[in-house]
Amino acid sequence: MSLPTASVEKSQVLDLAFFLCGRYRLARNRPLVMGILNVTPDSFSDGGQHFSPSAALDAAQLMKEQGVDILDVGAESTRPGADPVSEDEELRRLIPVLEGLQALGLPISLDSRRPRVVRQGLDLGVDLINDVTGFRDPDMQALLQLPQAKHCGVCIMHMQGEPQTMQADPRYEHVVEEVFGFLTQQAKHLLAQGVDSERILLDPGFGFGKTLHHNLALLNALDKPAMHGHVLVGLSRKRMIGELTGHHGPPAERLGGSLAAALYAAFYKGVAVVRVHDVQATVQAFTLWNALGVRAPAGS
Ligand code: HH2
Repeated sequence: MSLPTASVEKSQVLDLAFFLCGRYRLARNRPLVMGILNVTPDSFSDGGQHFSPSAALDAAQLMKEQGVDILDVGAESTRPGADPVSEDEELRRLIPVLEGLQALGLPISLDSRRPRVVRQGLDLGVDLINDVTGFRDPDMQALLQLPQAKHCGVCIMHMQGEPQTMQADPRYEHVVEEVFGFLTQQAKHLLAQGVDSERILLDPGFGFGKTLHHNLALLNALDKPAMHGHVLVGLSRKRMIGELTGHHGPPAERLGGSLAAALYAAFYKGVAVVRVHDVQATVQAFTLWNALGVRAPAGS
């Protein structure tokens, strides 16, 4: 892979020791835990649990006490088959929660693919934009030029197709090359627009237009590519864990598999951030491995 820009060369010298996101500078001396806060009635594993603003803020406070590093707030389910929600509805769900979260003293990530929603989120002080469409929309890219986005983190995720139909028949010639190629290309666009690689998270998008075979190929390749940013993975409670374990019960019963997947990604593959539903259990598992002297590779 060629070295395209000065920013990439600079990031390689810096070795990405910090993830910069908004008001925060997070050291990469241990894997970071991103806690999921779904303000939705229909998310695949926790829909409805935090749908009222007060329930969402209580859950955020609890995750803080459990040692979460970043909170990822979303108001639209992107599970396979999910119906899109309108921008107005997404904002109605989000605004009181984002307002309430400002006082928490934690980096706040906004999981949205809509520029108008993200714009409002930036005005309310979000520190990280998590775009499951990978900043393909030029309006989404343009937001990064706003003064309020000057320091925010960005998560570029890969998805094939749209949530409603993405699992119908996902196909790739070479899944690893195609997915990492897309992430690299999008990161280069953002680098060229002045976003530092220390602010970029790259996410293969497990389960987003991918079969079990595709997901496993990507998981195994996480430490391979010279990526232009940190790597984030979202494996928590996902269908692939049910498929691999043969446990076809409710997603919330996939804790054991989710912990194993998080430990593997963080300690074998060196990913920077794991996005999880079960914060307390994940923090505890990471802390134990650290205490036992297991060290993550200097990683992606
Ligand atoms: N997965 C989901 C949603 N957002 N963002 C990133 N960057 N990576 C992911 O893997 C990812 C994501 C789906 O999980 P969840 O939010 O729990 O479910 P739902 O979309 O049904 O709300």
